[in-house]
This record gives sequence, structure tokens and C-alpha cells, in this order.
Amino acid sequence: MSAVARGPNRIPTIAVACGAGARDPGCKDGPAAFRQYWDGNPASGDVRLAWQAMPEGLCAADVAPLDAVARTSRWLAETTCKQTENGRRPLVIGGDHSCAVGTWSGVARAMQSSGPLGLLWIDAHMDMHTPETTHSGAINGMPVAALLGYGSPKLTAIAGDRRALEPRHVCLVGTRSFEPEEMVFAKRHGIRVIQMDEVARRGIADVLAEAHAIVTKGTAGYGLSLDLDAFDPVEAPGVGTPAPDGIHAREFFDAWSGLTADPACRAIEFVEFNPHRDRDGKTARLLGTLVAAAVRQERLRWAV
Ligand SMILES: [Mn+2]
Repeated sequence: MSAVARGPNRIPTIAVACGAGARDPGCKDGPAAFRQYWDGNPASGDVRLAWQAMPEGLCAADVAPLDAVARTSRWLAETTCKQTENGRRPLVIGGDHSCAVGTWSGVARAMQSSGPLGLLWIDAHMDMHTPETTHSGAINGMPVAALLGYGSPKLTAIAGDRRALEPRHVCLVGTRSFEPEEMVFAKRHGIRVIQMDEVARRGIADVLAEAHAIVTKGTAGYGLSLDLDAFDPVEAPGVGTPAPDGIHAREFFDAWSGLTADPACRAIEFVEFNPHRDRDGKTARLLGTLVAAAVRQERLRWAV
């Protein structure tokens, strides 16, 4: 019972209510909508998410997008860095995917003395643009490049005096919508990209096993960045930038539980939930199931 007294059923959860990195800012309402869903859902049982909200104004509408993203990411990096240093495993709910710059810069900074951070990026898109190659100008298409040290110094410097990630420790899964410049970038840096046709051919369990091997090889731990648009839009319509023919959730769950159960998993980020585009609460439900899997493992860890 002492484990209960220590509060394993209150899971610190970081709400990144920012959509400034996206063309459609609707993802800023993702954390609030998900909170409402979770709190009103009997299936969440006694597991309460202890929400940590971002300070007011960081991502205000009158702030230039790059500055809004940079300010949000600086705060987020401080938060994930502190939690990681305290032996916690940060749980982040976005927000558009630009918040990844903050999440992983902070975790990488905290791990600097123990070793490199691996990152498994599950997403329909590559998010590997730089300001020079972007077609849309949207910053949520740039976080992977920024974490690798390419892009605006306002983003790349958040990790500290070195880049957050090394290309050989990064793996993309579910890719199916990208611009040629992004694939050129990935090839030039030797980043493993497991595209959706390969996922369909080999099965999601098999490709995630390969991805896990990549992000754990030579690293002190890994992060999971899950863009909900990785899933088929029929199952997850409530996302910022849907792309057809995605991952099927049912096949994904087993492998996902394994990834989150591994003690080497140092932080988890769920992004791009856009409640304004959701239908029949499908995407909230899917996100709830994914968070529940991640949180159950966290409870086990804390209860030991
Ligand atoms: Mn993304």
C-alpha cells in the first residue's frame, strides 16, 4: 500500500496547448479535449493525470509562429529535462509536432552525462524540412531536422551546446507523405526511414522491432514520438494533417505496449490531436487507449 501512498496513480502529464507550428492551429485544443475525455471516462479508473499546463501567453496568437514555438519549446525542454533528472518519464500531450523540439532537447540534455538519446518517430510525415527546403513554412514539418542541428538557431540551440540527436540513433516508421527534399536529407544523413509500404509488407510488429534495435543501439535510452496521423484516418480522423492508408491501431497495440514497457524508454510524446476534426470521439478514444498502455507501465515502474 505504500506504493499507493507515493501516488503511482497520479501521472504527471505535460499539456502543450500550442498549434503555432501548424497551418491549422486546432491542435492547441488537443490537451484540454483529451483531459475532458480522460476524466469523464470510467475506464481510466483511479488513474488521474496530473496536468502541468504551459504558462499563459507563450503561444499567444499575436506572437510570430517561430517565436511562439521557440518559447514553448524552451519551457517544455526545461520541464522534460527536470523530470528526466528526477528519474521520471515525461509524458507529453500536444499540440502540433513542433513541440518535439522542446520535449527531446530537454530529455537529451538531462541524459548528456549518461549517453546519447535514441528517437523513434512514428508519423505519416518526415518532419525533416529546414527553413530553406520547406514548401509550406509550417514549423511542425521541421522538428526532426532541428533536433539534428539543422534549422533556426532559435530551435537548434534549445538542446544546449550540442545537437539533441545523432542521425544513426533515429528511426522513422509509417512514412507516406513527404517532399523530395526531406528524403534527400534523410539519405544524406543515413537515417533509417521505414515507409508505409514496407510496414504493410512486413507487419507493424516486425518493423517496430527493427526500429527498437536502432534506437537502443549505442544509446542510453530512447524516446517515443507518436504523431496520431501515423494511423489510418478512418481510425484517427482528428489530426492536423491526415494522410490516407496508415497504420491500423489494433495491430499496433501489442508492439506499443512492449515499447512503453521497456525501462530504456525515457519519455513519450503524443501529438497532433485536433479535436475539431475528430468524429464520434474516435481519435480521443484511440489516444486514451495508447496513453493507458503507457501509463499502466509507468504505474508498474513506480510501484516497484
Ligand atoms: Mn509529425
